[in-house]
Amino acid sequence: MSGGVKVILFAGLLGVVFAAAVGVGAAFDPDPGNEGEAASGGGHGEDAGGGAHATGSDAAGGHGAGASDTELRLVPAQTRFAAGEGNDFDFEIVDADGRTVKDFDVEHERRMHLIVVRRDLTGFQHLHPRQDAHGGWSTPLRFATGGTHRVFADFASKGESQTVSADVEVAGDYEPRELPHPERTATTDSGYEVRLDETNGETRFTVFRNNRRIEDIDPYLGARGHLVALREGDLEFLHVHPVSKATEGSDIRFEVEYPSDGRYRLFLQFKVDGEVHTAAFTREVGDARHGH
Ligand SMILES: [Cu+2]
Repeated sequence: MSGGVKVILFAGLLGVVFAAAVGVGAAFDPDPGNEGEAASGGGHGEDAGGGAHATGSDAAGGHGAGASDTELRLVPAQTRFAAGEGNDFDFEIVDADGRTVKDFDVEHERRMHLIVVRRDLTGFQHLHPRQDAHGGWSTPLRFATGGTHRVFADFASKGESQTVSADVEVAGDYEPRELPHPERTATTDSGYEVRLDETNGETRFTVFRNNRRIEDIDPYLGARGHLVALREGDLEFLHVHPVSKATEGSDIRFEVEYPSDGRYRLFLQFKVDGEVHTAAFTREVGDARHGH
């Protein structure tokens, strides 16, 4: 790559952004201790098989798998928050008739994945709420800055993967940021360098520290890593499939379905030495540059 100075400057900037973003996530994501989920286990087998949740109703058994099944909504108990304060974020998933959805399948080793991001694609957090006896969900959540944030619930119910979202308003300081320019490498706040390559339709990430490749990446959520991809502007949540299995060496590979030209932000999370690290990349698809 040319322009060494520019790249270094950019990497420095990324470091700052990640420090802010990941610091919050690390403090509140119950993942590191792996303790958060047991409570919601209920009677369902929460083995690592992921998706092996046998309900026995594969086909549209009786209850029509019609429109109501796909028109789920995320309903937060509260949509106004203040930056810097720790809160409980409570929400329900409701169907078209307003009924609380209670049955969720295990997907990526969890029943519910909550992704939080500011509208300008900073402040990324990935949390695992607990379900209460009435079907509602709750997780500790703290917003580092003000601004409109979007909250995505990513889950599977009745065998169908879904992502639903809602916006919440956070009072406090807010300075909108431009999406960083696309770069091949990103640095986590914890000092890992991650390189992004794309070959044969696969998006592959390689992790380095002090210029040495990290070979022993821990399994995380049933794969080598977890990837969230969002489109700039409307925050369309992309469908991403891990290619490499949890037991398959050091590769972190995904198939990412880009639905259109545009600019996207990729948030890769991976686990090394028991800690989850986040690296973010900007990805331009097609002729998405400004001023063309
Ligand atoms: Cu998750």
